[in-house]
Amino acid sequence: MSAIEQKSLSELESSNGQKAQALTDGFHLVIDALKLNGIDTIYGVPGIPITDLARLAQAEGMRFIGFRHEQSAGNAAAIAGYLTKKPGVCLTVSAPGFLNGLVALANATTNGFPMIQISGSSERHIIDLQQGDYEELDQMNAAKPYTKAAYRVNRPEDIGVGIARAIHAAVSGRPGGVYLDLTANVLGAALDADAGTNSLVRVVDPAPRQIPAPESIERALELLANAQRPLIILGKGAAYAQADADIRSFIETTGIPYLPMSMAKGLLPDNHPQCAAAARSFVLGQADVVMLIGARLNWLLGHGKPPQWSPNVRFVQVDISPTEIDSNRPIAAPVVADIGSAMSAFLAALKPGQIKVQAAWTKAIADRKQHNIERMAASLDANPNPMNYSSALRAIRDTLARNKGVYVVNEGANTLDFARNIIDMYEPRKRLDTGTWGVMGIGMGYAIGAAVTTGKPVVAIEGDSAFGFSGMEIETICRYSLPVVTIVFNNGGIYRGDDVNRGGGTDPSSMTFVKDSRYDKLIEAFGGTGHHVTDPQGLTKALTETLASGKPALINCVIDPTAGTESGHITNLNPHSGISEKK
Ligand code: OXT
Ligand code: ADP
Ligand code: MG
Repeated sequence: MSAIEQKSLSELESSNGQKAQALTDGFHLVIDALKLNGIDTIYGVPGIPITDLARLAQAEGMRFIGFRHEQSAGNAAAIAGYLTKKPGVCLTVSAPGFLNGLVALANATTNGFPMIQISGSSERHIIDLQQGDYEELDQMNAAKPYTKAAYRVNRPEDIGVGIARAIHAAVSGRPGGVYLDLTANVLGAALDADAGTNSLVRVVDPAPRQIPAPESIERALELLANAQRPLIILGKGAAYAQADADIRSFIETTGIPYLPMSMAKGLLPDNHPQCAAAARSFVLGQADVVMLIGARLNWLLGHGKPPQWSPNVRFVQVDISPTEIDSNRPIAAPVVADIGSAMSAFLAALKPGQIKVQAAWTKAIADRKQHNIERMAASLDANPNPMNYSSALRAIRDTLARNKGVYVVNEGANTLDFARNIIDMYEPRKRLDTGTWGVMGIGMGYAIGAAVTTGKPVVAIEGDSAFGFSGMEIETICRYSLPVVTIVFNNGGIYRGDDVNRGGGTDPSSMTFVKDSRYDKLIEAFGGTGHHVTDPQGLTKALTETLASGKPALINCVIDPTAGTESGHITNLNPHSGISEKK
């Protein structure tokens, strides 16, 4: 009997006046526990043993967004968590479905996005003796290394506690991915309804404020006040914190120039006079005191070390995670706190005129910005045929400047690097991209998660390789009629479309795809609108129309196959094989 039928039967029995004990089961308890904690959406792929969980979620008024692959469902849940500060929930079947979702869960952990992957699993006693159950896998232990926490529920009366623990783990401190294993037995087990209700837990304050020590604030302000060339770096932790007004106020009150990391673009509008994004390597190399707000000194910041950085630079680091401090460079002034509390403490402690930024520093940055902006303008204004990245992105940039509330999802290599720099962001948390891992495959999942969570339009700017990782979710976008416009930058390959098979055989190069592919036809198969564009005018028209329609659309945007560079802007990380030189 299905879970839904089981509930109806117990209701029927009691309405007949028979002496039936009111029962519930694991399926209902999971839904009840999620709803009790304000979680109203599940992203997933149904199947044994969670088929009825998905049905029941809908029956009980939750939203279930069904995907074509668990990785995209997980990515949607993760980005929903990032945007809302509530854990996004992804539901997967056992073993392969679980593993498909695990990539997204690990990515959520790496990026600090709160997410819970709930997976059904096979019979414990068979798994533990490795007797070959249907989709047998020791899922909880497989998940552990890639998650912030992993739990298994072995009794239906523990479901409430399991979900409460998962919520606390996902959103407290540095957020991350949590795995919750629900065995088929637990899901199907019956329980007295009252006992079930009493076992549920409504979590209280799962992400408590972490107030900074006053002396840490004073120490940081003193360091900044004595700086000759101070700089603030805003990371996606700052964006996640949703302390937008205080961050802006601190930056504007002190006058310190700031550099946004990719997903922190828009926290202050990119055209803000203090924004130093257009003088990136200059400010990193010259700054003598750098205040990191929700940004790690990882590979994306050259680990804070020379040659990108001055050897003598000193750091203030505002981060919720105490173990992040000194991870790459010594931190002179750590402020361990949540960014909301830290920024209001900074504003309260800041004395008028305490921090003065020297005009020479501001002027030097402005000069470098001007130089880079002019350099970029030259490539933006060129009108090559076929289009290159710059000319296509100029059309998108100008169209999005007229549509400022739009979410921008972005992945690829050249498609990512050019778009990050060319597309200005004007609002916080509107740019969603490959993040800390530089992972391909987030595109459609993030687009769906953003559209479902906010109801706002999304433009996904996708390399043709990147798109392929989650492209089938175009059907999901059409099925739920989401306002997502996907623009595929079609240069016919990974990085470039002109690579050749060095062996000279008939197989194509390892780096290229079918020439002149028509990705726009894909979406037409599912009732969406396809456009094929070859020039900026066509792209502007197609994007303007599709955004206005609010309907699913895909624009196949033809890009010169020779325009890209190997690995985009991170060619330095790609050990050169010297293959073209070897004979
Ligand atoms: O500093 P200077 O003075 O030089 O100036 C800088 C800025 O100040 C300036 N700038 C501006 N000037 C004027 N105006 C404005 N507005 C402006 N803004 C900035 O511009 C310069 C350069 O700025 P930038 O880029 O910020 O600076 P820099 O030094 O490059 O920054 C360093 C980084 C590291 C911070 C930055 O480059 C960055 O964030 N990079 C992220 C890179 C990344 O994550 N890439 C994705 C991974 S690549 C590779 O791994 C790929 N794979 C393998 C694979 C992956 N990833 N995942 C999985 C699951 N499987 C496989 C694959 C398969 S990419 C890929 C597919 C690629 O093919 P596609 O078809 O999808 O894409 P195409 O390449 O388009 O074909
Ligand atoms: P980016 O890639 O943008 O540089 P990272 O993901 O590397 O950003 O760093 C984000 C940092 O922000 C992490 O070290 C994380 O601990 C921190 N963080 C996340 N949320 C908060 C918060 N609410 N308060 C303080 N720090 C936070
Ligand atoms: Mg490409």
